[in-house]
Amino acid sequence: MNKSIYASVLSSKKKGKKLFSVLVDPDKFSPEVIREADKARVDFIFIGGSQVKNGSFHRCVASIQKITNIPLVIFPGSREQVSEKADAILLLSLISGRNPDYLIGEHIQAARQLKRSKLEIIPTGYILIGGGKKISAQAVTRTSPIKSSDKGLAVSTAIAGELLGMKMIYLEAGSGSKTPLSSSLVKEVRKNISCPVIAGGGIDTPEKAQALCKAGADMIVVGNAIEKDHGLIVEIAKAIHSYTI
Ligand code: 1GP
Repeated sequence: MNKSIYASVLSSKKKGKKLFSVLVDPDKFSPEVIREADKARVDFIFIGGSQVKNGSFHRCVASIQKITNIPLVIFPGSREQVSEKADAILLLSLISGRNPDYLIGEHIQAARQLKRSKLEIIPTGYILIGGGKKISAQAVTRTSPIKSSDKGLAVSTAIAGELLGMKMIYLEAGSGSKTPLSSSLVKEVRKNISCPVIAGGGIDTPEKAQALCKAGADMIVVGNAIEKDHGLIVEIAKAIHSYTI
C-alpha cells in the first residue's frame, strides 16, 4: 500500500526536505504542464479553484491520472470538487474568514460523500493574507483576509487551527497575487506551530520560492506562473528541492 500523502509530508518535514506542488486550474488545463511536472519530479499535483466550471474538474482529474503517477490532491473551491479518482483532498476550513459556509457549511454538504470515499482526507486550516489588491478568493468567499502587517493575528489564527486539530496550515496570498507572502509573516507562523505550513499565491520565480522555504514553509504551491511559462516548473522545482536548512 502507498504511504499516505500526509505521512510523506511529515516525513519530508522531519528531514528538512521541501515540497513542491503544482496547482492546476481545470479551466486552463494543459497536459504539457503535467509532463513538465513529471520531468521536474514535482511532489504533488493540486487540482481545484474557487471559480471552476463543474464539468471541467472531473474531466481534468481523469486526464491527469492518465498522464502521471504524481499524487493528485484536490484543493477544493466548493463541495462539487470531490472526485474518487484523486488520491487525497485538503479539507479546507477558511479560518481567516467569518463566513460559516466556508468554515463548516460546505463541509457538511460534502460530509457523507467524503466519508464513503476512499480519498485521504487532510483537514487544513486555510488563511487568506491580504496586501494590496482584492484577491479572488476574497470575493468568492465574501470574507476579509488578514492584513499582511497583522502578523499577530495570522499567528494566533494558525495556532487556533492547529489546536482545533487541523493537520496543515495553508497561508494564501491569493491566486495571481502581485505580492507573495512576506517571509517575516511565514517565519512567525512557522515558529509558533509544529504542523506543516503550505505557502501559495503569487510565487513566480525560483528565488521567491526559495525565500519562502527559508522562512519555514514546508510546501510551495505555484499555479498562475507555470501556466504562463511551463519551463518555470523545472527551475522552481530545482530551487525548492535543492534547498537545505
Ligand atoms: C492559489 O496558492 C495558489 O490558491 C497558487 O497561487 O496561482 O498565484 O501561483 P498562484
